[in-house]
Amino acid sequence: MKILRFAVSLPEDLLETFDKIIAKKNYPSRSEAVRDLIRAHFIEQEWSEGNKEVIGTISIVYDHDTRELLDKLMDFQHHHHGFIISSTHIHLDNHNCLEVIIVKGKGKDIKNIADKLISIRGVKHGKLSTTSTGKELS
Ligand code: NI
Repeated sequence: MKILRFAVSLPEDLLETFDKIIAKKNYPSRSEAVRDLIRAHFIEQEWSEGNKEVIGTISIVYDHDTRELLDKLMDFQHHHHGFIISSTHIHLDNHNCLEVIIVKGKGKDIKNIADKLISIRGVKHGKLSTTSTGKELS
């Protein structure tokens, strides 16, 4: 991959703030921080367009004693098997379980799946995190 350089003009105080933030985040250089910012912006755009392919990680925490919850979660995942790449179940303590489900599909479909899964009665906490499949990133 060819790497190109370009110069950026910024107000002094904005650059000072930028340097402070990237130092806190342990970026080795301004270039690396700018590359990440640009990628993050593109990923967000892909996400908001809704039809681009994204990868999502859905984490849910629930009490496995909740009546019929395991059946509902299993039925739901089978019904949406085309989107699900992998899932991992971790027994946190005597009652609580963490399930991490990795999904792939159009942004809008992934959001819809996560919303439905997280709103199932008995799911105590749920979170969707999305990223790009990387096809359009470098
Ligand atoms: Ni469990």
